[in-house]
Amino acid sequence: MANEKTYAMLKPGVLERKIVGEIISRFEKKGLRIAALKLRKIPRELCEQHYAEHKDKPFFSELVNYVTGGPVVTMVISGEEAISTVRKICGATKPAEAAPGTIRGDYGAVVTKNVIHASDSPESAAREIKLFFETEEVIDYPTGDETYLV
Ligand code: IDP
Ligand code: MG
Repeated sequence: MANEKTYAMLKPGVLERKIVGEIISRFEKKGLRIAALKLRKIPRELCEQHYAEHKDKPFFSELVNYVTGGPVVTMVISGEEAISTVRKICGATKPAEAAPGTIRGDYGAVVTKNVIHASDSPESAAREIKLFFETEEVIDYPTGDETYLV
């Protein structure tokens, strides 16, 4: 077991549909903790850097257009095995393949608009947290987890 931090981002449709609270509460209920949280419109260049691994894919410009087309919620989520746990809570990339009970399985319909991004590895998490947050914006604080989770 390892305490980890991961980066997650609610895509613009979540703001339009007013389901920010519903989505974030899934992480809180699991025992994970919000370590940083911001609502913002991200510049195109930052979005392209974030998704750099996909720059040669046919869907790249559609994805960047979508994610920069409205506000997003950027977050750092921390907790035990946070990187893999958050990915599991999000579900498979394609909403049609995402299991019911996962965020993408419950709220997604189309792959570009698949509700949420989450880091896929420790290396991605470190890179993405650094891209979106200053060190002092990521906050450690006690939650009393040990009284009911550990
Ligand atoms: P992930 O978000 O589950 O890590 P990635 O393969 O890293 O999935 O792709 C990044 C994002 O690009 C996805 O969340 C999705 O919105 C979009 N995407 C991935 N594959 C496709 C595709 O085949 N067509 C259109 N969009 C895609
Ligand atoms: Mg990915």
